Amino acid sequence: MLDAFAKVVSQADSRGEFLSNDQLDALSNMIKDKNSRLDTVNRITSNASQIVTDAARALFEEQPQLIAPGGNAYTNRRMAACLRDMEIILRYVTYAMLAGDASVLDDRCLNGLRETYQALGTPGSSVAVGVQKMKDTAIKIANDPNGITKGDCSQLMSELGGYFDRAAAAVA
Ligand code: PEB
Repeated sequence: MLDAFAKVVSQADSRGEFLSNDQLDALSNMIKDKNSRLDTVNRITSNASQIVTDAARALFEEQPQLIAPGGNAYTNRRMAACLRDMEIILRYVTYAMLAGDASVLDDRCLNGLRETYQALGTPGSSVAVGVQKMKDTAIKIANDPNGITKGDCSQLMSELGGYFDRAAAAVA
């Protein structure tokens, strides 16, 4: 598992090279934007249950067969597993956001997840839709200009969106 710093170092090391100026600039920009990065993680973490439940509600509205008898989220047990899965994925997205690197998300959450869903008979494409809905709400919450120092967060938001897209693509 790597963060953005360890990753640059290990890549340079495997080539026997010094860090390039571009790499150093990218890392020092990351330190400069550290507060907004932490704010992003904090806002998502403190609104996690809202992000999950809104996304699940919207998913079940669009795909009511999931909660109909025989559906993949029918019965309290499956519904609970579904909400839990969405919460797990969201949690790993916040870890990746904090680290500035997707490897924790890849290694500890997404690796083998598609195969797990295939084995369970859970529709990965529906999980992907749920993840995309979490992305929309999470970005709306994290990017809200109210109650926070104003600044340009477009890059952070596109990074954040990228982690959700990565999770959705891994199971779709
Ligand atoms: C992945 N999900 C389920 C299981 C596992 C995961 C390993 C089987 C064991 C169990 O039930 O606990 N676990 C989960 C995960 C990690 C992990 C992401 C990462 C570290 O360790 N059903 C739907 C929706 C979707 C859903 C489309 C969006 O209709 C999910 C939610 N996951 C779902 C369901 C089950 C499940 C299990 C319903 C139960 C399946 C079943 O037993 O029939």
